[in-house]
Amino acid sequence: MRTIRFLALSAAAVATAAALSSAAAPTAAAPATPAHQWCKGGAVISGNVSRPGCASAASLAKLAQKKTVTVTFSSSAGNQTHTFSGPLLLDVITAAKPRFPSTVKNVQLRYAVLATGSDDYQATVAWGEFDPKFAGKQILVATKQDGVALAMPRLVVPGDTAGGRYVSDVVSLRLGRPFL
Ligand SMILES: Nc1nc2c(c(=O)[nH]1)N[C@H]1C(S)=C(S)[C@@H](COP(=O)(O)O)O[C@H]1N2
Ligand SMILES: [Mo]
Repeated sequence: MRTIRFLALSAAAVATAAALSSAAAPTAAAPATPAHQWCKGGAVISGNVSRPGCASAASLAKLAQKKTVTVTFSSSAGNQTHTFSGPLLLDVITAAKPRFPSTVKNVQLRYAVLATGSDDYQATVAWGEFDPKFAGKQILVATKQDGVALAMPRLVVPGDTAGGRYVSDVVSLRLGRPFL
């Protein structure tokens, strides 16, 4: 029922994804080929997954769509209220088949997803925040904001007071283990 088609990645795409997400310092040089030029309208899924690739706007649209969520967050422009819709981050990541070592108790709780915007703005959400067995937040990879299709997806983190994790123009979602 859950169908998402991941396009094969070119070597350049893989290199770009690695450059985007492995940035040790926030000041890392921008990748030669901006990810959004080769994953149009979608985000690159990478990290601890068996099926990394481009979750295009079309493939995001094929995932089960969470009903709209209406949220309010504070920003430098004051409080903002928006209605977002799109698939759950859980479904987007699950479609890419997370790989967790099996022998460790609740191993998924060691993992997080790093969302990167086209401007290299980054924020993480921990696995336990969007796993229904734990906090179960309806974290979205939104494809629509206030009824208007977004050119690039936006991370939506209901419950956040400030807008900092509402990462716009998401070019990369990387599943990883922050502390090794
Ligand atoms: N890509 C990207 N997303 C971002 C930011 C950013 O600088 N770059 N700023 C964040 C912050 S701090 C806030 S408060 C909100 C502001 O939302 P707005 O840009 O829709 O006003 O976006 C968030 N998402
Ligand atoms: Mo902000």
